[in-house]
Amino acid sequence: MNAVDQISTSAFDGQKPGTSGLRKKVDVFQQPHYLMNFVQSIVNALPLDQRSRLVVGGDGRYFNREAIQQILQVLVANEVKEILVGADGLLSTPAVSHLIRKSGSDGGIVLSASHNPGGPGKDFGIKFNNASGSPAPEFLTDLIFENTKTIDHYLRFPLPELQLTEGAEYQFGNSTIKVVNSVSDYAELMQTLFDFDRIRSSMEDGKLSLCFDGMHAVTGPYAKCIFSELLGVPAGNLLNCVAKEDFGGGHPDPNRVHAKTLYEYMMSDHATDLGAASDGDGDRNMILGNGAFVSPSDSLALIAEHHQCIPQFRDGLVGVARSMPTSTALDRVAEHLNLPCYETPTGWKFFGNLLDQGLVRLCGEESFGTSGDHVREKDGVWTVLCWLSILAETGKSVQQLLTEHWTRFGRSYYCRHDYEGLEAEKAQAVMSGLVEHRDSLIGQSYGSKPIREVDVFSYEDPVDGSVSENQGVRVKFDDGSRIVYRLSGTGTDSATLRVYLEQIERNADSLQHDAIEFNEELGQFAHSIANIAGVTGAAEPSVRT
Ligand code: VG1
Ligand code: CO
Repeated sequence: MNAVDQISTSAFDGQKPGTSGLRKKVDVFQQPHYLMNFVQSIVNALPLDQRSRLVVGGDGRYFNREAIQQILQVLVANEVKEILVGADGLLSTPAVSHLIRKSGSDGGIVLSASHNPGGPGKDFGIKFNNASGSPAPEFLTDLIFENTKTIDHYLRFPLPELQLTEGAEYQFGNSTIKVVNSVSDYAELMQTLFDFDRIRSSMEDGKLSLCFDGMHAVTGPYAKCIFSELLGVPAGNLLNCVAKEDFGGGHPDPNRVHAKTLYEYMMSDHATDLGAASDGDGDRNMILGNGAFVSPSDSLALIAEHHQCIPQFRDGLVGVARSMPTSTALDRVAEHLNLPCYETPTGWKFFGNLLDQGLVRLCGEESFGTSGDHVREKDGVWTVLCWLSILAETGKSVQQLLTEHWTRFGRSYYCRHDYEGLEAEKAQAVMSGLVEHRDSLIGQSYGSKPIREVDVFSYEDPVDGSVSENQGVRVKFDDGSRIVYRLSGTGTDSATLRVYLEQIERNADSLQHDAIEFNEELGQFAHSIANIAGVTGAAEPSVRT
């Protein structure tokens, strides 16, 4: 019987989880003790009776393999009774969430830096999800962080290198490690939420077609099983569905910039009815139609509008939620459906309590994330299935659905300007400058639109009463248009300032413009009133999505 090693260590600075866990350059994680310190801090933060069963899986990026072996050593040493691991250490983020729920686990560890690039010199990340499958709420991430600051030892069980092949089962100390199929539980869940026969027969009849881009990330195997094997999508319509450690050298970020090939194909004459892509860990999605781009905020609003096409939601939505910077398109649909619409800070963890309490059944973020109450993470493949269901049921094209939606509810022209690579203090200074000059901003106008209010968003969770302050600055105009400023919490080196732009258009003759172009001038106004050039030196945004 192997003895557990107690390893002396000292605290690392900066192990503070951000919007979605701890993200750093991979060489930071590769330092001796760095990952193990963090994992032991997670374990320390969990009450003793919540360490019985944990799920572990990751998006397969560079260092995923080594990281899983290290994590298993710490979890076995801490006598976690049962540990479920995805085959080859792979599980998409929504699949981890589902597996935690299905297996009645106390939580799980997700290895991912999501849409950030992977490979040597690139990014890595780790986060903890609780027993409901939700990213740890702030009180827990704060507790984990406190532990990282004082840690002086961790426990390690000297495991041999374990082969993580499906079905393998290992017994060490007081722990059992079970290696499970990464895809099958998730695929089974999807079949309970959607009418696969209906979608499949629309495809067989030639009324519905899909092209999906896996971006060389974790969704590949899920797409092959669900889209190809179960729904009959031809293999040739699944692009980049072989998962690679470096995502083929790209940014696994499903937007028009990084999924350019798919985007261009969908804008061409021979496009399929639906085009979609998902990110590094499978929780984000981009939705395209033949000649149409669906902004994530519109996607969320349209799923709400057409929720009756989705078997999961046939009993009604109860309530919906969006992150604060996400456009208000959802609010207008919610009002029409007579549903409450909650506004939360950025980051999926803030939806957890609302979903757990059954207050909402559909949530979304402007950053290409949507999901329902079937898991506690955003879910890329699920969103594609929602759209396939809507197209199959209505028989309408994506463009037609968009136009009808805008005509009925007005259109939120929405886009985001990111200023990347800023010095942290300067990015912070832009934010504090806005608050300081709040009063002088209120006198100014954008064209004929006067600024009505400038405030700092703070959120009180309606379930547990916890308060999250300083969640972004909102500049609101008289007609409901907005500019929102906030700093990214997922970067791994320099700071990124995000500027979210929304203009609401109700004029039926003015609904078909390009959203990025439509917001260019408002973006310049946002740039000028925040004195971004003066404070940071950035003359214009680095990315517009
Ligand atoms: C970004 C997005 C946010 C999303 C988060 C995690 O955070 O804006 O909406 O929840 O990424 O997404 P930030 O702090 O950089 O703006 V992913 O796909 O990590 O899981
Ligand atoms: Co992601």
